[in-house]
Amino acid sequence: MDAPTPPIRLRVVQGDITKLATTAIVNAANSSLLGGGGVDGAIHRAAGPQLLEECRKIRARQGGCATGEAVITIGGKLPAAYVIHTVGPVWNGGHKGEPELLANCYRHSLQLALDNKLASVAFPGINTGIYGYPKPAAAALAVREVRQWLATHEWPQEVVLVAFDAETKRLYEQELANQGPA
Ligand code: AR6
Repeated sequence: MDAPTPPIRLRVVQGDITKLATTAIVNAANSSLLGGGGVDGAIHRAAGPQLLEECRKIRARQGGCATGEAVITIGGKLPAAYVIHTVGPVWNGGHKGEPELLANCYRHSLQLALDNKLASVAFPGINTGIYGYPKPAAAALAVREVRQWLATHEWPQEVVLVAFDAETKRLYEQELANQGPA
């Protein structure tokens, strides 16, 4: 008899991450943690003032969040219970350590999910908007990091890569086909 097929733990969806009811959603924040444009602005608007209040407390305690690091707060009015805020590097040509720093965003966010035993986590395309990381390279890195993590950790049980546009969805699907499912 064939061995049972393991469940798929990495999914791709297209849409607005603020609408997802995963245990946590990840925010592409900046080191001030005080909000901004893009997905950061959308998450703060949807979550309400409680989110900013929690971010201010973290800022008072540890002075914000360094590039490549991640912090966790409650989700306020979001369907997700938690928000993991991570800060990607500003793209500066690719030779200033950007890939390693972006990989750290995924690893540290996933580490928080493990520490807090969060069942499911949704990631936006961290860095691929205002911070300018090329979308194909960011998609390859995101799929690689999440696959590696899931192969060696039980938590989170499920990861969702959220594409805001059709091009990003196609890039993620292509990477999943190339690198294999997780
Ligand atoms: N749901 C899912 N994805 C989204 C949404 C949404 N509602 N809105 C935008 N995206 P960006 P960055 C996608 O610019 O490049 C902020 O000002 C978007 O299409 O939000 O990491 C922060 O405060 C893109 O693919 O984040 C920082 O200062 C991806 O989310 C800076 O921007 C990330 O785009 C961070 O820049």
